Amino acid sequence: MNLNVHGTTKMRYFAIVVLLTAQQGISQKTEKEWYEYVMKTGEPCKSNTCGLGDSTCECYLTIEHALTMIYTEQGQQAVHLKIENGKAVRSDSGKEFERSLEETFILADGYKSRIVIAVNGRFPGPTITARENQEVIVHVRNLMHTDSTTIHWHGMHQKSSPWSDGVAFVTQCPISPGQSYTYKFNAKPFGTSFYHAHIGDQRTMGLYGPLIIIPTPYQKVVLPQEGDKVYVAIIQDWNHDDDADALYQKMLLGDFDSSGKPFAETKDPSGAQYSRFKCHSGLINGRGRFYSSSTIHNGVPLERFEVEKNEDYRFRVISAATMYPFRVFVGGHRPIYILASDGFEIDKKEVESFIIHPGERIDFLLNADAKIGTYLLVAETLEEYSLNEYHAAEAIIHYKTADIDLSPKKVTSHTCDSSGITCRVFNCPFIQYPSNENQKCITFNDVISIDPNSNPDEVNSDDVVEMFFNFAFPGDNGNTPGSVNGHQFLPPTVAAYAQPDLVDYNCDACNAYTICECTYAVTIDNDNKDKVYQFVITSIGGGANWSHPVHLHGHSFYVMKMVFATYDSDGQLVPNGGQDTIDIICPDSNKFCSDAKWRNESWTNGKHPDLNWHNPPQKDTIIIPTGGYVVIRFKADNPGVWFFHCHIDLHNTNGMGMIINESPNIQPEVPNNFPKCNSFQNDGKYIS
Ligand SMILES: [Cu+2]
Repeated sequence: MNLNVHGTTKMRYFAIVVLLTAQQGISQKTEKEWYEYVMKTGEPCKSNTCGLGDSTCECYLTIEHALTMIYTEQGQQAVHLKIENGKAVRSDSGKEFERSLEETFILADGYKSRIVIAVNGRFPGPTITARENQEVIVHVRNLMHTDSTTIHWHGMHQKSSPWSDGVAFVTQCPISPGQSYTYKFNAKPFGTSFYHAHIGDQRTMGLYGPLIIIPTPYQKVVLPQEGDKVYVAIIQDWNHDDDADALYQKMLLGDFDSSGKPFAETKDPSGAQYSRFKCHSGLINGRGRFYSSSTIHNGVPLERFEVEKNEDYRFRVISAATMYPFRVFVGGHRPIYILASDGFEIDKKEVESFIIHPGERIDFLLNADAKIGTYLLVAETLEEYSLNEYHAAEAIIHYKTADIDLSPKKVTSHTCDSSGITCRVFNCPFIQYPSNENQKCITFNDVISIDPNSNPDEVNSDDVVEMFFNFAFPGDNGNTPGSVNGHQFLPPTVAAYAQPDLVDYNCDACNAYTICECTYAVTIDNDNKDKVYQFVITSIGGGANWSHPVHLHGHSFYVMKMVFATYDSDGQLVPNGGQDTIDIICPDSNKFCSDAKWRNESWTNGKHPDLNWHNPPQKDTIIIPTGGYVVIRFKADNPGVWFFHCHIDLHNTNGMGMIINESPNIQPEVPNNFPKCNSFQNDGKYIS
């Protein structure tokens, strides 16, 4: 007996020593060792941080280039992969890999070995999960050889840390090759967010990953929020030939086939334009299948979500897309239920499918109530396909007890008959589908916020400052750059927030009748009086015909009203049916619409007669339908230099963005030794 007790004590002592040694091993790691450790484990954050009760969430991200369809093991020759029967196998021998290993492969759409940007060796980057109000610390190491980078924490308000917002030349200098940089910010608001590159078109190359903020336990929210009933699906449109710069050049100059014939610009179902940017396929969590015809795919192994019969699952869907909106539905499952958007909870809404635009996040609830089997979560791009084309991001939803089909057939959205079972499609960029399709669009006018952090009273004020911003491609023939109010954004050459005196904000050469390039900024709430702002965001006039997902940094705003252009009964845009001929007036005959006003003067200064005051939804990215407008409101309670831009990467790079300079008189000081940068200027003289 005695011995036994002694023995137990000894073992306890031994266990404590082992535990302490292991913990010391963890805490004594150098920064470099941490970077290597998280690369190996796949978990991006330090052990003993990010959990319930932890005050910080500390993570390490290594950014480097990688090739798809290649498997490398240390000390061994790289292996090229091919796709066979829904699996990635060795090209040379056809040998299969363990599933746990295969799951880590970077495959994209399996078309050929293409360059991507990997985060911690993964594509897309690993999920960072923090808890509401935690201090998030992210160390970023840039191991790309030629490209500099920055990372934006899309959805985070960055209150009191505006320099951590991650926008190159707005809130920081780019992180050069070989350099590292640490971001520090408060995890707020909770919900589904993501991180992505904010320089050039790097997001297109794969530099993005989910950022999930779990609400504190006292928040009244719809469950589940975490655990094995929650999945993340981050979506991207994919071009398997071109890198980001080639895509940009092709957007500007055209994309030609080998005989010199230009590819036609793509269009949406209402006739609005998309792009010369050619989409080949879609990816969910870095994987998708390339359809060589409208029905034949190459069988790339897809992301898998395991479900149990009759259980409810929250899917956090994030669009990291470059250009195209996606319509998301689940084969064999109707309805699904919208739960949240851009991190803000919505009163549950029953739909057949929803549309998600670049930069948006939509959470939906799936009740796994179908016959057990293999199903597909599908996100189809919204463009009108030419014959024998199909571009969709797909993932497998597999009932645990069923045999799995690794290479399931394509499924299309549910048929909607005219017997009254119409299909509700949430968040269309147009007012309706052709009437014979029996599909009904519902919009952000039709949903209600139930988010515990929402409080529309904070923007219900008589003292409202109203501003109009037109996101479009206006201009004279041959000069129609992306712009806001006719200003093509010229990025500063310094970190604007940290070096305000070195930014040339002069836009005097611009007026309602010219298109010009300058660092367009608007100052709001100079002295931080928590003033209420109403932005009327339009896409009207001669530069319209595209819908733009517009993203405001530093805030979530209330969506007070979305108004569309005029459509005929086939759902087609009516020529000259834009809101510049209805609710809004543009003073210039060129139809640049850079100085728009309400046609009815009594609507000015926030007096639009038809705003939604019944718990309007809160968002940070909203689609501005072509020819239409969206009215948003927010309280200016966050001093900072906030980028406000179209979230289509190629439009943004082309100049469709601007700076909202909020409360410059009381912006917090940047930390000591904050990195600064500038062009080398020597008045054209040689260095002597
Ligand atoms: Cu755009």
